Amino acid sequence: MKRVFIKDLVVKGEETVLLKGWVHKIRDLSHVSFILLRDKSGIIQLVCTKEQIKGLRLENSIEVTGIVRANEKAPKGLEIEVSTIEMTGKVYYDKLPFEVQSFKEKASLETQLDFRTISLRIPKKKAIFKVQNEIEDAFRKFFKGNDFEEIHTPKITHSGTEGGSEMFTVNYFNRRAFLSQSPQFWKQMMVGAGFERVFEVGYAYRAELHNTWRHLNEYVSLDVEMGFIKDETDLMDMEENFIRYLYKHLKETCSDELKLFNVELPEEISIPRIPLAKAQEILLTEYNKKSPVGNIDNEGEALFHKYVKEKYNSDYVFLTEYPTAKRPMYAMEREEDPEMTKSFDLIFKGVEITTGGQRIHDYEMLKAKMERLGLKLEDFAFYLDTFKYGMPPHGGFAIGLERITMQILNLGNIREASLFPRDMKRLTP
Ligand code: AMO
Repeated sequence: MKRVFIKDLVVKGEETVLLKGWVHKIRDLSHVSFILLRDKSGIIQLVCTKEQIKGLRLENSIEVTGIVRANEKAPKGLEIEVSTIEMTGKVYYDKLPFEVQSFKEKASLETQLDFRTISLRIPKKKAIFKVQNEIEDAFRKFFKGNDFEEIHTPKITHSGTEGGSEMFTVNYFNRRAFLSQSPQFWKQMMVGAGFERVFEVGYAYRAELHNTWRHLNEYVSLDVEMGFIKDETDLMDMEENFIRYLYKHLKETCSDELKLFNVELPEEISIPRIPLAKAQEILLTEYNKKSPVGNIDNEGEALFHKYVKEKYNSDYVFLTEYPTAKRPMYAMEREEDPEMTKSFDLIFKGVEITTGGQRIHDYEMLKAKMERLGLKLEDFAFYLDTFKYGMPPHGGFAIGLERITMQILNLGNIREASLFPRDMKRLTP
């Protein structure tokens, strides 16, 4: 008999079905017993005899045969009149580390992460990754639909891309190598290699000493790079259209999951674009909030979200025109003011989820910039050489997958949006 997923169950007369899953809940009444059976697709009520549930415990895995019956009192209006139950996976615990069926957030996040195979069984925790999966799917579909190709770039590298020293070292056959901070150089090189438009879904590694609710040391970066652009506004247009597409996709594919998190996605999206200096000025005049030079801190981002929500009714805002001194060497400077770049951040509900911008594409200009910053040209020759062979104007951006998931679902901690998070303290599971 072929196994049926719970989501596909329908009443079919006296036909017997085969279900497989885990014991989610046991209710043993005087005359009858009920089990809630959970599989990857949902939960269904099993109507059993006392004999059939003997020896079963929560989270045993079982195989069940029975007949689907309509019962308007049962969850989703269906239940199974059980013929046989076979235990296929024993349990070996005195007490579950926390309840799966009636999880009340009493276990700390650290305990949930320690017992990840149990916490991911909690339907609401699992729902996070259904939404994350659909974000990835929407990302691939949208960019493929706009003539981008998916690429994979090396995660073991010999130099950093983003400046700074936040890199993990790797012993690479007795040479020092690093885990990649970003596909930055390689995605640009792929534009130069004639692919013009590329995207990547891949891990990025940051050895930054930030053990905060919004930093991971290993995160999934949704990277985009696009050739023959007019300027950075082409990139912001592309990202804004992606967000519109994403919301439509999530409404179609994740309505149950969004409901679990009480999230209602807006119908319309229009993202204001505000120069960083202007945003800093607004923070000062509206909230008496001072900002660090060339940036906005966490508190400023949250306050600015409040301002943008009230003034533009938007959860998103592009901050534009970041200073050259605060951006990596590849950022294109503005013609009218070389102290400023053609780069931007996208802030979503007060958290940065994207950095992007137009890049320098002229060989001499890039070489001069690297020399000015004191970078050793020979270390970057593999990248710089690309620019000798007709590199078109180009740019791109990267979205942090866990960050956008966290912000869509209002999770409060980025670790909730990572299956097996890596932070300063956590190297297992
Ligand atoms: P940046 O370093 O700003 O830019 O990273 C882009 C986006 O990646 C996410 N992100 C992180 N998420 C979780 N934990 C971290 N430690 C972390 N660091 C970054 C954020 C951030 O906005 N090469 C450029 C992108 C480009 O210009 O194309 C870059 O990597 O969501």
